[in-house]
Amino acid sequence: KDLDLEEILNFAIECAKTVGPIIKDGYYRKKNIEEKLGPADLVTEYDKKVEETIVGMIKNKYPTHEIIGEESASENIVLTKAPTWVIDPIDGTTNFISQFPYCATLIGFMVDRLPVVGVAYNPILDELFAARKGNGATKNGEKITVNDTKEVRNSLIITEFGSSRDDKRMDIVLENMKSTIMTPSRGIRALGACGPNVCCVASGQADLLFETGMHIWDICAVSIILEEAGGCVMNMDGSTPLNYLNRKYIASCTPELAREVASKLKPIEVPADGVE
Ligand code: LIP
Repeated sequence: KDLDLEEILNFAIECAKTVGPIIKDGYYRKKNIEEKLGPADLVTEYDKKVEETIVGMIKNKYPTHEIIGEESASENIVLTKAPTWVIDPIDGTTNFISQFPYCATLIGFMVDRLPVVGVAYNPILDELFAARKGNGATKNGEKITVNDTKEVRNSLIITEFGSSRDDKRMDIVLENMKSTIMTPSRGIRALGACGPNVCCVASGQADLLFETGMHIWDICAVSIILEEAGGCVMNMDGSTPLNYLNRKYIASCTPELAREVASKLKPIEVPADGVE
């Protein structure tokens, strides 16, 4: 039967609003911090609690749907064409731990391996970004649109150091930052969380984000929000369609700007998260 995307979006918003108070409560408390892949890749009991809550709500309402969640995903993700929920319970866990207010619950919904519904909710700033395919994107209910920037020299670029501290990889990260700032661009920013970063591009506060090492849960929800705001997503070499498991991500206000940035970037080799 046909999926009711309006109902699915409303339910995704309900899930995000349900966990908002858990994140807000935890934000001001001392947390149990565990390392995942390294000292800059962290998880707290709140990430787990939020994911469990959302997964429970989805299983109850849509028992046949697939679910991919950051804290419960297997090492080798298989993304099928089936209806699939993709969840980052707290995107920006390090921000959450440091009380730096850019952390958001990201809930995406994919069909045929493409996101069709996305919600990004930052309960600290009380900002809710939402979109469904063909219906535009909103921030707290108001329509948002991307900038029309087509050249790096007129752009504000967002990129991150990421969570790896590998020496060789960091050299390329820094080189890529240098080649974009020296184009020149107007500046480089980083909020420390992919979801809030892409929402800046979607709402015209910045022009493009690039980052290697993102996972499907970092990019799924916000990619449909960006597309519905008029922007586009690409692989880091400028090719399309974006492979959601390849971890090489550009989110841009225009394809022209994305291609110019892509032409300046040196690839960073990271293992894919799985197969499509
Ligand atoms: C974070 C990303 C961010 C990246 C961090 C981390 P998490 O996600 O949103 O862009 O630079 O290393 O991966 O782990 O806080 O959900």
